[in-house]
Amino acid sequence: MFSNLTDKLESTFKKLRGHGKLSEKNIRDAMREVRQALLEADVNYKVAGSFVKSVEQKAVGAKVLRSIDPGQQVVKVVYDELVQLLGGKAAPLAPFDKQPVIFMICGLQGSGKTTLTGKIALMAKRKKKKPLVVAADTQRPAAVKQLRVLADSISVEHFYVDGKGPEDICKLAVKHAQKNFIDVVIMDTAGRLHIDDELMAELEKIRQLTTPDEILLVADAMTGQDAVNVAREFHERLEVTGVVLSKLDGDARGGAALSIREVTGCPIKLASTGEKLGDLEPFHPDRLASRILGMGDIVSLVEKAQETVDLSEAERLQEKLLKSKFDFEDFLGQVNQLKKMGPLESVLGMVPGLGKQLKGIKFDEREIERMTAIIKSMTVQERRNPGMIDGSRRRRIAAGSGNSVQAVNQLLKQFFAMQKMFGNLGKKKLKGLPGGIMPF
Ligand SMILES: Nc1nc2c(ncn2[C@@H]2O[C@H](COP(=O)(O)OP(=O)(O)O)[C@@H](O)[C@H]2O)c(=O)[nH]1
Ligand SMILES: [Mg+2]
Repeated sequence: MFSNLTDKLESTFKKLRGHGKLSEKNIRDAMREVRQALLEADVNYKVAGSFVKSVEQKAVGAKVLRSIDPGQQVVKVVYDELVQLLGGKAAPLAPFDKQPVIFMICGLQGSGKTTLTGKIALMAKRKKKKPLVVAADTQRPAAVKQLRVLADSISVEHFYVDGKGPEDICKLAVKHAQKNFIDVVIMDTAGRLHIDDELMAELEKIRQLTTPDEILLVADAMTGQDAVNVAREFHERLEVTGVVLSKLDGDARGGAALSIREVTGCPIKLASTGEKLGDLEPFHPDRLASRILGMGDIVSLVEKAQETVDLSEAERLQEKLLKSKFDFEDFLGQVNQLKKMGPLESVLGMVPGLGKQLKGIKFDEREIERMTAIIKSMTVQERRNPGMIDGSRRRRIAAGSGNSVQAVNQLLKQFFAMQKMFGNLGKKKLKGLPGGIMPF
């Protein structure tokens, strides 16, 4: 995510760091580069301009603390401004504290509305609430079906009345919810390729009939400034209560994320980071800012790890990892943990310092499956002492797992390299790395 922008900012700040003293000119030059980087990331030009101006003022005016590298102080000013630009504090969703809480999901066609509807339903379910998804996109029969399939996949009730229009369906859905002790109603509305009046009128009507607690606009982060303009228009007509940035897992340049709050004044509440229904996160301005600056996002990593990893087990693994005692038995456990956490790249990209090293490496899930097969063909003894796996053992393992000897060699080579890398890191700095994260 936003890797180009991150690279540009990193190289700009590198030039600033290590200076004993910074002149105003140093700062101005750096800010020119920052502005350029923002524009290249498709940030709204007004937003980029005022951002840089504000940073410049603060950086030039800042008392230079003797104990800190002035370049790092500028980085901190940029970080703080980024956090502000993204909305300052996290904006929470309406709590699920009445029966029913009503969510209206809107946005252009293809932005990710139906997917988000399913994601919020799953979120509600995980909080032990009873959700109801409502098919209010009746224009395309396929849309109704798509939502039904999603709902079925997570065993959530789906509401649709054949032959009725979206306004009636939503009204009936709320009635149904009131009668049936539903906690959260999520209405998946129709989209268009472009904003048009008819659609807006329909959405206004639904809003009026159901008085939603949240009107969430889904903005496709991949579409840059278009997403920002769309958000502004929806907000003007509907008074959207929150923006959801979707497809943040793709190679969005960052323009939408960085401009949308400032341009619309509407808080970003959620980040959608994949096609799977579990890929939804609360939006945290500070975390995204630190990720954009390439500082890594240790906070979400820890949280994510905590959700899925048994902590005492994680600590034990971290210990082993850093002492180079990590073995193939642990590896198998790790693969299973990682599968629960989501795509490897997204998890590993959050580890400070690792994001860079992993750049360009693609984690192929099939490759992982293959490694797993090879490890499963090892004896327990071999898994615990990979050093003992000699030539004849390699041949046996290869045959047993249906792989070539080269594949086995390759895995062992990677394994030892990794062990070494972590051994070194363990001696140095990665003490804070949450255990249970396997950098393969
Ligand atoms: N990679 C990625 N794909 C997404 C995300 N959200 C939705 N999609 C995909 O985008 C496409 C359109 O999503 P859909 O929910 O049908 O959009 P709608 O037309 O607004 O209802 C589908 O293929 C989804 O799987 C996301 O956060 N990341
Ligand atoms: Mg849809």
